[in-house]
Amino acid sequence: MALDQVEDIDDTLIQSEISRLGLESNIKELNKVGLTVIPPKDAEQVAFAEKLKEKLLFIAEKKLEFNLSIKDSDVNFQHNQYYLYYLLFEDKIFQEAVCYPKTLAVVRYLLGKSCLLYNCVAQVKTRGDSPFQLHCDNFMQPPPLPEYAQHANATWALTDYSEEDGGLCYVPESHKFCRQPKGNDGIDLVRAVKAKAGSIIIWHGNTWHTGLPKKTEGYRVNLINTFCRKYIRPQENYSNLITPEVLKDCSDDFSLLMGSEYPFDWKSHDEANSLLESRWQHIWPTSYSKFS
Ligand SMILES: O=C(O)CCC(=O)C(=O)O
Ligand SMILES: [Fe+2]
Repeated sequence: MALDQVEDIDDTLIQSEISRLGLESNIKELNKVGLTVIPPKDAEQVAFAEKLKEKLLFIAEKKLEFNLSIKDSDVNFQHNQYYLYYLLFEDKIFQEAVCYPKTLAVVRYLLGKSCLLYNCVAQVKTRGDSPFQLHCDNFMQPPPLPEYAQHANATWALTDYSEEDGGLCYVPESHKFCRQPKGNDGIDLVRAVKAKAGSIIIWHGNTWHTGLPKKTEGYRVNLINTFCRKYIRPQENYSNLITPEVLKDCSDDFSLLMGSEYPFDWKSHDEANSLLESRWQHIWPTSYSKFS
């Protein structure tokens, strides 16, 4: 892969992908309030979301050893929600989801083309209270956070999201606060996100958000893909499963998200020399994206 394809400076490529996919208004909204919703306007996105949901429910049922078609009031999850972790290799569809063109276009606008996949997890949520813990996704980072995004969360809402349905809420413009909320900070400013099943909700890593308690019957299901800048250590470690043989059959986009061009993390003297020589442009880019 040519180096100029992976540097953070290819603004034109990122910009042209955004116009090709008609995402300009999403970018405006993201810049203004720190979050945007990409609704399922085309049949392809609807079908993909349906397949994702079916797959997730199948995996959840296998792990839980019960049929999710039973009433949610009979289910007893801690805090009324069940997390599915480390989904990336459970099915090919999760690799397609992390490379979904609309997701990648917006995520790369926030993080540059060299960003990495941070996690691939899902939540199944039932009716009832859940802890209201407003936060931003830059975990473990001391303030002040930079104004540019270091994380971007792209969540597929696979059931309708609203206040009643226990969807997501966030504090508009909190991506400019550059810190985690403390105590009840921001609690009066939260706005519920309204999104139809099949939407992709994307937010800047600094944006304060949390899930709302679900008041309606039935499950809330999502797929969460968080991405991070290349110098951040991802939450899930994919390196054991990403061998050179596996990467050989993957798309360039997927390889990049797995850190195929990462210049550090050598395991020997010789490997250090070869990585430093071949990937020096990733360490010393001549400039950074204007979007950064
Ligand atoms: O329950 C939710 O919707 C919030 C999830 C969340 O905080 C996240 O995906 O980072
Ligand atoms: Fe979060």
